[in-house]
Amino acid sequence: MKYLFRGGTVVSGRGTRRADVLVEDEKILRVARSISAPEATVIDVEGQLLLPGFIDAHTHFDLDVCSTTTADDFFSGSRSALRGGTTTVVDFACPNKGETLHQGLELWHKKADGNCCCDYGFHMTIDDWNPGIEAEIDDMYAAGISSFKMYMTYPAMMIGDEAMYHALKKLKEKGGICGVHCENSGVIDALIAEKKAAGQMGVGSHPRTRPDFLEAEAVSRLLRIAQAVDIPVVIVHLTNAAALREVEAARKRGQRVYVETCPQYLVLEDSVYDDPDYSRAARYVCAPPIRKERDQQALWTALRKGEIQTVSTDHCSFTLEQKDAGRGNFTKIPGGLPGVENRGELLYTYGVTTRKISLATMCRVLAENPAKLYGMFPRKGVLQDGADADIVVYDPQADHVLRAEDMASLAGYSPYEGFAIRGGIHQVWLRGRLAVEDGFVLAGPDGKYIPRGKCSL
Ligand code: DUC
Ligand code: ZN
Ligand code: ZN
Repeated sequence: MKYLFRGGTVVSGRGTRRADVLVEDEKILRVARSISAPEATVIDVEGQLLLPGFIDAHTHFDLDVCSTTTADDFFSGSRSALRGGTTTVVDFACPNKGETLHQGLELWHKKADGNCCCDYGFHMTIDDWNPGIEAEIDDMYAAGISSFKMYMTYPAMMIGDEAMYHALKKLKEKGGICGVHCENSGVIDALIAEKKAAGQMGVGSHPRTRPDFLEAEAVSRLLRIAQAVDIPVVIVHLTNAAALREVEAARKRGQRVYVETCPQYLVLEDSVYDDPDYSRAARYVCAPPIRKERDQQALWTALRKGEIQTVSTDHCSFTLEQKDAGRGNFTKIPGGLPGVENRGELLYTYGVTTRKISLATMCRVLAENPAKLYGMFPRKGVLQDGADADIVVYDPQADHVLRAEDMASLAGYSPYEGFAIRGGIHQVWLRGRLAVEDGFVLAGPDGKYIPRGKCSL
């Protein structure tokens, strides 16, 4: 089957150009100013933007956490992803406590295989360090897992500084890359104990017990550990200006540091936690928490300057009923926001149309950079000959308003309810097949597992 996308504006990490795109079966055959292919079915994309399918390298689908399970599994989560133009997710595989990485990988394949409507890969979580885990790391590479995740907080998953040092040393030997959740665990626990003692257990205590400087402290410590190992690392979901300053200092010392942020930190601010209505405030509980307006501005500036390389969502969805678990005790609110469906439209609206970032930057942070960082480039992340035909057709005229009732996520609410969107996603193509048209998901659960190689960013 051949398709000719005719008359659109093709966006890459370098800029935009008017070009036709010829697709055969799952692949892009050619991208050129004008293509003649009488045998191909013509898709008229005059006036539309063509972007490479977005990659969300930070999702939590079907995750057992906070004594419950996320609302979205791989089926609903991937339908939600596709509606938002995301054709590939990299989800965090997380072995059960005491189980091996192999068991964790098997478990995640069981959750995703035959159940995922977009393409997918996994990062592997390392929550401990011993000779057994060290030996398993080699097998992970052989299984197409070239990226890992460590947590500096959360008792169930966190890893100490010494173990982190040893793990990073091993990843350096393999040429691997690791994303790290940076928050200072001990002081956060102490602040929570103080709030308990003071009887201040409402949602408003959540951001106050996880302040920006305790994220910055963990970023600084991670970067010093990475300096000792001499390895590049990824700071996942970085939220604030103080943490960015730690990154800048490490880069000045000559370290390679990659930074990811998320739409919730770019377009929401921490007054959301002050709503006196429990349910309206609890829906925004995530870690790290939503920050201040000045942090948003710092993040947009860093995106524009190329100091932040990727925007992912940290999609970790719970229903409002699940969020209810923390009435009277904010520490019991399952942490996480749905958002895999909204990232591209939010970035276009609040970044590109306000001239905070260019279309090329949007393309880099949503597609090209995550593909390079996580070893999928140039199969994914770019519209060029030989790449997978993952294509987002963005209609700059299709203004609309975000409503949870229209979304495929099973969270049942959206942190972006009522947000006005400029333009909108008209079509999403996954490996040469129409996967979404005007919000209708046409794809079934036949997403492919994407084995990944080394970082090329
Ligand atoms: N933060 C959340 O809020 N949820 C999932 C994991 C995380 O780091
Ligand atoms: Zn995290
Ligand atoms: Zn996360």
